[in-house]
Amino acid sequence: MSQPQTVDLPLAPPRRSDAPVLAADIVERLTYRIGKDPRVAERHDWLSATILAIRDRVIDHWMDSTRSTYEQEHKRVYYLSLEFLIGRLMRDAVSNLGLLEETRDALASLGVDLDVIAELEADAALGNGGLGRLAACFMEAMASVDIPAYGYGIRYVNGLFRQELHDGWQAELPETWLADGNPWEFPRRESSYEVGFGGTVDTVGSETDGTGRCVWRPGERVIATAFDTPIVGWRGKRVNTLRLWSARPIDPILLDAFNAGDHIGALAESNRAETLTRVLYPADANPAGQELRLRQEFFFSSASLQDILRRHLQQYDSLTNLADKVAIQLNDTHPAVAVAELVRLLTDVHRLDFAASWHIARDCFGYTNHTLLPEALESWPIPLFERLLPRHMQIVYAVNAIVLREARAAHFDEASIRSISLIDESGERRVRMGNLAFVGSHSINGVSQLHTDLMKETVFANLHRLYPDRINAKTNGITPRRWLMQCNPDLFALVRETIGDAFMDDAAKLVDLDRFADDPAFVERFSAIKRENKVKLSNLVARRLGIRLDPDALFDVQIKRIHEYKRQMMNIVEAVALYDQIRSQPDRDWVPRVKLFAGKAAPSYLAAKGIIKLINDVARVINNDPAVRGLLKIVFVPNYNVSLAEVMVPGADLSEQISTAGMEASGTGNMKFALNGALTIGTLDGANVEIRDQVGRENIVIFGMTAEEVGTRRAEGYDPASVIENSRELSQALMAIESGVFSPDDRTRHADLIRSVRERDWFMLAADFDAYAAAQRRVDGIFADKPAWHAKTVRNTAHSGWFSADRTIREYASEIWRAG
Ligand code: GPQ
Repeated sequence: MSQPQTVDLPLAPPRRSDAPVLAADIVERLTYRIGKDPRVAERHDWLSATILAIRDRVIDHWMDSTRSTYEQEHKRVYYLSLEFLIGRLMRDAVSNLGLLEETRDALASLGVDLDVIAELEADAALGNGGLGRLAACFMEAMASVDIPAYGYGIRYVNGLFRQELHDGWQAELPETWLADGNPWEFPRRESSYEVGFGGTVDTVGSETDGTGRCVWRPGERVIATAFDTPIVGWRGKRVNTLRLWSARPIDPILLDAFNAGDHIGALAESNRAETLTRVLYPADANPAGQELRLRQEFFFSSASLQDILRRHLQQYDSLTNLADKVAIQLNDTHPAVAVAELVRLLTDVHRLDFAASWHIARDCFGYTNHTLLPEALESWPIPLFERLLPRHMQIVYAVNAIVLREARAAHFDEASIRSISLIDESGERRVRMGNLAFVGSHSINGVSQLHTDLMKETVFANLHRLYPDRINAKTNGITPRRWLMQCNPDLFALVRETIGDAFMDDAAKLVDLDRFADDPAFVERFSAIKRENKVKLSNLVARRLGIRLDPDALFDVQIKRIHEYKRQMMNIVEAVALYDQIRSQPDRDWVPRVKLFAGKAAPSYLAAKGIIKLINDVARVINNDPAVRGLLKIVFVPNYNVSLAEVMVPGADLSEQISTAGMEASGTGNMKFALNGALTIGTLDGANVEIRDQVGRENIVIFGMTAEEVGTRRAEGYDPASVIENSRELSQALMAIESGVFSPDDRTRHADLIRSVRERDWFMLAADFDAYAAAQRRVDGIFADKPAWHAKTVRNTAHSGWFSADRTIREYASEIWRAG
């Protein structure tokens, strides 16, 4: 083992963090780091100064964590993800360090309100949806359960677009989270690597005497430079690193060209490099399919692996023990090319033989699959892959030969072999990234039990047959710090007062709340907090949209990406049906309801954008119809992001988790709602199944077809027209929409959307509609019986501790990574 470069130098003493010391530090940062006189400082300057002061407290723990991993030779976990949907970090860091009150007091002594400046922090949206948010929750949880871990991703200059509604249509605007600087990050110019593209592959040395090897000579090269963000675990126990790569050119400007008058050409290379890490693809569960995307994938995979190997070699001088000290988790197939890149680095650069490299790679990698939707599985046309990554193409073929040989030895038939192959030969030849990730990993996990079972039966059936020990389930989790303690401080305080502090370190202990579910005094306080959170949400809606909500109405919330399989459409059609009923039976004792929606649609996903417009069209008519007397309101809150979720989740009574069974791999929003005391209305899909098992079937409202029934129904030949004909409610609602009741300015606007339901209905809205509407009326019934409702909401909170990301991470650590 080589020695660390710096030994026995004393560490700076940890800083004191009582309010006066913190206040002095904040003023010092403001003055000397930001260069502002406190008397003229603006709120944003106070925010930056506060973050810098907090960041300094983080650094002590950060260095301790790094040193102890090194000294104790712990295995390191590397989480490779093209997305980290982190949101704001200040409250998270302050709260995990246990400095919330001190910071509040320090700022108050300076005449600054913590809550006001916290709102100004940019919401880092380097992700699309659940997959990216999971990566962020995992980063926090890995630090909390003391796993030495690094997250690797891309430092996009523009994260997920900002959504505005223009006349009810989604408009996309660039998001500029770095505009005011990012005080959290540390640029690391010294951690820079070259990443190549294109070019040729040469063989050097002699094939016969064993010195022969391949050398890739890229035609194009860029530099990847690291930016580090510290991620603080609960109680500041450990601080891990989120390392995001930014691309820059080797030559920022070609001076010869510039001097010769070619000003644009002189900067072409620079622009090309910087384009690489400019924007996040807004594609969620459907592949972007463009060359730039493959370049992004390879760029961050290669830089990360070079960094991992450098760190390992610096400590151990040898790569033969790599898999003992390194676990690399692939977050979906986006970094799957890392499998080929690691083999290349080990063989071509570090001169291991191919078989050894291949085994080491497989022992290092684990792959998490996040969807079964066939159209979502990534694959790249061979000509593109070969042109951009010629050496990796050879490696893919070499690996494929091994895999196909194993399949033949196991007597697989030709059809099975075709499905296992890394090359899809069914049309234009393509590299299948899912198969590459699978064969290059010792563990392949699904994100809920149901999703894992279906993986074995569907997409990976033949690979599972060939490698039966690899697929395993790791049900997703969420960090209870952000999703309870921070977003719902009043509920957090009540729980603490009621059952003590143990749940703060072990969320499963929330179960101690169960016995208070029928205690009227407790329930009254629990429900008062929910009401207060609903008031806060109402205030946000009033501020942003000028719509007034009644906080005593049932707040029914569906927030997530807009996708046909998630069936926001079924929800809004049900609203239309309910509207119809309220008008035709005005004297029934309707439960007042507010249906809240939020979510972004991929800019190229026209059906999803049509659904957003439909929701807004329906909202305008219903909200303005005096006959409804406020019994039903529809609200679409624009620009859904992590910060908005932190207000909407605590303010919800009902959580809509209504995907077509078999299509939502897990869901994680469902867990956040349950934890914050909302009831779920949902199908038996993804983690909803496990939520039912945890909270008990009497505390959740389940409806509709099971995944198996969906499959059977499809196989039998599903005919939506006859289903619609047999449902009066659904027929009328669909007719109202297609006849232009909600779009008087353009009566045929929603005709295509409705026609797709009538003619194909791939997501089986019609088949589940009556069951859904009936389930909604069951919800009304329970909501009207306040003691029954409240007892159920308490039990949802009490039994959601299992969905802590700490539990999930412990499972990954012991069963996949063998770390920690
Ligand atoms: N998910 Cl493939 C995404 O958010 N984006 C994606 O590209 C893919 C999956 C989601 C998935 O739809 C949810 O069911 C999961 O809960 C989430 O990943 C995290 O596993």
